[in-house]
Parts: sequence; structure tokens; C-alpha cells
Amino acid sequence: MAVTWHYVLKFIITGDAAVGKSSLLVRLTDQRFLSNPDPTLGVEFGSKLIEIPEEGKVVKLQCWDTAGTESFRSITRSYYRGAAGCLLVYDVTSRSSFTNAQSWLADVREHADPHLTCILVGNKVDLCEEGTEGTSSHKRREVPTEEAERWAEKEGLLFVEASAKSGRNVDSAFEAASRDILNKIKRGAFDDDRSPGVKQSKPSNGNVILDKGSTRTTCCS
Ligand SMILES: Nc1nc2c(ncn2[C@@H]2O[C@H](COP(=O)(O)OP(=O)(O)OP(=O)(O)O)[C@@H](O)[C@H]2O)c(=O)[nH]1
Ligand SMILES: [Mg+2]
Repeated sequence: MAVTWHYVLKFIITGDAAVGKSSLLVRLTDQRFLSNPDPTLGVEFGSKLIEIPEEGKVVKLQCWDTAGTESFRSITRSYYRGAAGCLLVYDVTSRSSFTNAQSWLADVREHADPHLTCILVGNKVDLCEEGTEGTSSHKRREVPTEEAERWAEKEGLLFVEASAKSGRNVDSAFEAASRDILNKIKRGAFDDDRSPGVKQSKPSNGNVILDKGSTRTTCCS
């Protein structure tokens, strides 16, 4: 029987309410943008197969998109367990969402796999792009790129600025984190039996089929 992936990687998406976590997931799985999505109640799930050509691997991303609202925090924390990858999201036009990323990161480090790869994602860059000044779709940037970059480096995080609206850097954020996890797997950091966030396929032959299938469901509120 052919397998469709080499690895399943568990990802969590975390950060303040309304920074665009669900929008990033919808962009990844459905290639679309909802201008008025409902806030997440608890946790939503999405999955997607992606190819990492440099490694010659197909990876199934299993993404748990968590609610940023404080009242769900104890529920969403329970989904961090064993995650191999994390998108830690803030909004580049919201200083407080960047400041709060510190406490989201502390939560993640407490509950996820110790070898977790975390990518800091500054979302909504479309709002402060050059040329939008004076239009209704413009908002002032409150977090300079260099400052976020410095913090990410200090904390050992990958970093990217993205836009769920335009699609900029969304796929590449997940790909960069997956590539980093695959490197850690090669170095033996993730133990297949003890790391629930990484599952390796056990193919009966070498065939790998990449169907571009993606799914999204709401659950667990
Ligand atoms: N301009 C712009 N708006 C965005 C972007 N991403 C999300 N939004 C908008 O920001 C608002 C919140 O987006 P969500 O994806 O629901 O945010 P969330 O982080 O999932 O929020 P919670 O589920 O409440 O934690 C919505 O109005 C989105 O349309 C982006 O990249 N650019
Ligand atoms: Mg959401």
C-alpha cells in the first residue's frame, strides 16, 4: 500500500485574540481569506500535506488553531502537549500582541515537546505596506521588524513577517518550521516513540503520493 506522507507533524498556532491565527490556517489549507471570521471557541483543527523538496520528504501538518481569548487559556493549553511545531503569532500593528507573545511562549515551553520548533509570525503586514498610507486599509506599524527579529533571535525562534490577507509568507512560515523539525529529526532530537508531535510513516514500499488534500474542522470548544 502506498503512503501519502513521510512524517506527521503536530503544530499549534497561538497568540493573542484577533491577531489572525485562524486566518493564517485558512490561508494555508484553503488558500482564501475571510474578512470577518468568527473568533475561535476553544480549538479548531486543520491539516495539509506539504512537500519539503530539499529533504525529499512529504509532511502532513496537523495544526491545532487555539483561541486567543483569555477565558479559553486553560483549555487551549491542554492541546500544546507534545507539539513539535508552533506558530507564535502577533499583529505588527498591535504592540500589546507582541508584548503578550512572551507569556504565550512561556506557556508553550511549559507544555509542548522540549525540542519544539517555534516560528514567530508578525501578521497583517499588508496593513502597513508602503503605498497604503492615507487609505482606509492602512494602519500604523507598532512593532518594528528589527525589534521582533532581535527578540526571536534571543529566544531561539525562527521569524517571519506575513499576511494572511495577501498570502505573503504563509506557506513559507510552515515550510521553514517543518524544515527545522526535519533537521532535528535527522539529528535524533525527536524520539519517534516518545514524541507525540512527530510520527513517521512505516511504508510497505517506497512510494509516496502527494495529494494536495487539506481539511479543516471545528471542534473541542
Ligand atoms: N488586514 C489583515 N487582516 C487580517 C489578517 N489576518 C487576519 N485579519 C483579520 O483580523 C481579524 C481576526 O482574525 P482571526 O483569524 O479570527 O484571528 P484569531 O487570532 O484567530 O482570533 P481568535 O480566534 O479570537 O483568537 C479578522 O477580521 C481578520 O479578517 C491579515 O493578514 N491582514
Ligand atoms: Mg481564531
